[in-house]
Amino acid sequence: HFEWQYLDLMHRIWTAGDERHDRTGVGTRSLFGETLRFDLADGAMPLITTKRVFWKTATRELLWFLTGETNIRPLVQQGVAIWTDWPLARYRRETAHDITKDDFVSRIIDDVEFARRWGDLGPVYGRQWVNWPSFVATGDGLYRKGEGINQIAKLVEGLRKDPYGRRHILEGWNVAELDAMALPPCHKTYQFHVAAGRLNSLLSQRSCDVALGLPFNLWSAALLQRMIAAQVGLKPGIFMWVGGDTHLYLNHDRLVEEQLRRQPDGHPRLTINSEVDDIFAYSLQDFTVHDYAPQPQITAPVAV
Ligand code: UFP
Repeated sequence: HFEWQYLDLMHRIWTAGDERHDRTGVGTRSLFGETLRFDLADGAMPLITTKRVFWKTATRELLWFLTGETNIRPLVQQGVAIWTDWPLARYRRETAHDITKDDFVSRIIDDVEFARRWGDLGPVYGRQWVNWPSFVATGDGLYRKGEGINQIAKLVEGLRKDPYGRRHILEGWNVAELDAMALPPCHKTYQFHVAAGRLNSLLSQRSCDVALGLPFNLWSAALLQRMIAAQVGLKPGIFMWVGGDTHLYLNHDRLVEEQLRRQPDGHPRLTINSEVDDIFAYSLQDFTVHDYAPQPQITAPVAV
């Protein structure tokens, strides 16, 4: 079963990972340079079955990236709270108001001006993926601001025109803008490759919370691969995941112990509405998951 790779990784980190202090102050066990490999043939998806993964939430996030938006407002309007902690922490820090998360979310939804002032995450994924800022040499040693670069549109076009190209890259790591981002990209580089009518992809993730982040990241990366494959008329191929600092937080002990007692079950598949002919035109209703009967959710605190 595809999922043993995930559970094995979890087990190895928990038993053999290097224990260290980390940025969040929680502490982790960590391994470096880990790989996972999934075959997406016949609609198969790396959707974890040993606990419920909220794939619709992850899908809403991916669709939000594709709009180029970096404000949390459209997410919280859909009930997606995964990015709320960062703007909330900034608001509390800069205003010294002791607002609750619920009140903060309500204000983001109800007050456009408030959302504009406090809801933005800086130039995170959406900005870099579809509107990477560019500067154009003017010939006299100076540069002027050029039009933003839509990496997603270029990727689709490039795969159509030159499938065997070796430059099919989607990059989130804009060195010049890292300091302005709420969180520098974790799933930072995607590369695509065509062989035998199938679209393969390789995701390089610099930092990975294996318990809470990775199930989401695997789903989203495979979904992006499926969407691109659909747009360029290829079958889905291999999805290869490479993790840099691949870790478990020490306060995820209850989750890890519970999940490692469970057995994977079932082979979830995804079908995508084939009538959508534009990578930017998908909506949640275009995705249907079959054969997903996960075991119960296991909650654990997110390290911010
Ligand atoms: N993290 C993920 N996946 C993501 C995401 C964050 O695993 O998609 F946005 C985790 C990794 C790490 C933390 O535990 O969030 C980011 O912290 P740092 O920037 O210090 O690596």
